[in-house]
Amino acid sequence: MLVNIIGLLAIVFVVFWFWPRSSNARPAAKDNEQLITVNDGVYEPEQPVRKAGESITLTFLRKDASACAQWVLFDDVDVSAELPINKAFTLQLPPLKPGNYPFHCQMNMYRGTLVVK
Ligand SMILES: [Cu+2]
Repeated sequence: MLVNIIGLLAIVFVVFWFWPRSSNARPAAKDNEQLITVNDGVYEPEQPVRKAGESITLTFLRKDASACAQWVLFDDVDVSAELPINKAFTLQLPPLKPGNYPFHCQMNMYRGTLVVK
C-alpha cells in the first residue's frame, strides 16, 4: 500500500515536472494565421476573420486539381499566388485596415472574403 502511494506520488511529480515544459516546447501558433482549404470550387472558410493592424498569414491548402483553383488573387492588396496541389502554401499579407478584402481565382469563379476587424 505504501509503495503504491509512493509510486502514485512519483507519477504525479513526473507529470507536473514535465507538463509545462512539453507544452512550452510546442511551436507557438501565430494568432493572426488562417488555414484556407480550396476544394470542390470553394474556399473553406469562405469568410475568414483576422485582426487588423498586424501582418496576416494565410496558409492555403489546395486539394482541388482543376486549373480554376490554380491562382488566388487579392485585388485590393495587389497580392496573388500560384497554389501547389496538396501542399500547404503560405501567403503573407501586410497589416491591413479593418474592412472586407475579397479574393478569388483567376477566373473569378471561386470567391471568398477576408474580413479584417
Ligand atoms: Cu477559376
